[in-house]
Amino acid sequence: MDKKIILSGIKPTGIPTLGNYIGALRNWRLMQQDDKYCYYMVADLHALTVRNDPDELRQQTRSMAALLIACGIDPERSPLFIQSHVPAHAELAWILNCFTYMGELQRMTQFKDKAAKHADNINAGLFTYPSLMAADILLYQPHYVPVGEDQKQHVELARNIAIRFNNAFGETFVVPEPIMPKFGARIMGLQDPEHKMSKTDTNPNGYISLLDEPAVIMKKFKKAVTDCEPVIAYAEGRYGCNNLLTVYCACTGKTMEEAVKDFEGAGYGKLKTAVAEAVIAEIEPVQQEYKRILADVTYLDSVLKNGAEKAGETAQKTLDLAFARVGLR
Ligand code: AQP
Repeated sequence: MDKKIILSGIKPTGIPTLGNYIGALRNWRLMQQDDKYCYYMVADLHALTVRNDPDELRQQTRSMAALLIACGIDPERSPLFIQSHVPAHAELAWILNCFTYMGELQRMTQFKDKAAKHADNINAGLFTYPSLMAADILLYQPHYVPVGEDQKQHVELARNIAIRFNNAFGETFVVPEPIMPKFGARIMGLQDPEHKMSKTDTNPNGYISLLDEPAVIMKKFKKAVTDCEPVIAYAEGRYGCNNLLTVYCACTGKTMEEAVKDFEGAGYGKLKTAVAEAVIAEIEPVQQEYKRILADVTYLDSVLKNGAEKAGETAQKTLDLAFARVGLR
């Protein structure tokens, strides 16, 4: 049986949020089936687009790897690796930069958002981030890339780059498709539900970190911004309420109709408590597993070494082909 190839990654810019978990990580676990072969990556090169502390980056990269295993990534089955351990990423990124138009990069929503947030450091890496991400993806010839909604635009750009390269030099890259979860492709901030939940939000009450204690999770949900409508419903413009209901569905497996029914005649207090309990039930086991894995230094080192070897083998084959196609070898 020809397996479908999957590739996805996450930046070690902090502890993943509930948004990262529902939008991406949880689905990474579910993708690991017999008809698929998955590569998962901690994208440390991408973390350099904002000023970073070297020790903190090293620590967050390991911590992220441990968390991915705790979330259910099985490294025996799916190579788990650190992006910078596979040099082919940076090498292919240069070639793909030459196949990416300035206009395309200028249209990227994330570039515009991050440039506004870090106006004192709008560096070229932030601008060309999507061509490195295209290299991250195309090196593994994946059919699917599971992402949250905010990254869909980048995967679409990777598709365009692949098609452009293939048209110029002959079939080289598989053209991948983004896949997003049914519920929670865009989990919103708890304090500003019109913007996505982000792990680098300066207000910690805006996000649920995967390592927040249960009492903290409860407190943050209780403070979540909702609205003054008396009835709990999923409706246009009710950002805070919609977000809580979406998280509830994602963590309980209920449909939106069932969720709304659960809160018929109830107030926001009941909704917030129920959402917090569902989230705690989902992430408490992850937290326990995380502590165990992070403490096992030898195990984590060997997982990352093996992951980089396996990923590196595949990546090198694609890089060699791309080099040959453009006339570098
Ligand atoms: N709020 C979200 N809802 C659903 N999915 C989300 N993702 C991120 N935020 C949400 C998905 O998580 C995966 C990993 O994201 P990333 O860390 O590589 O980059 P990001 O999208 O920039 O995430 P953050 O949390 O906002 O990081 P910072 O604050 O460093 O920029 C991706 O699949 C993403 O779609």
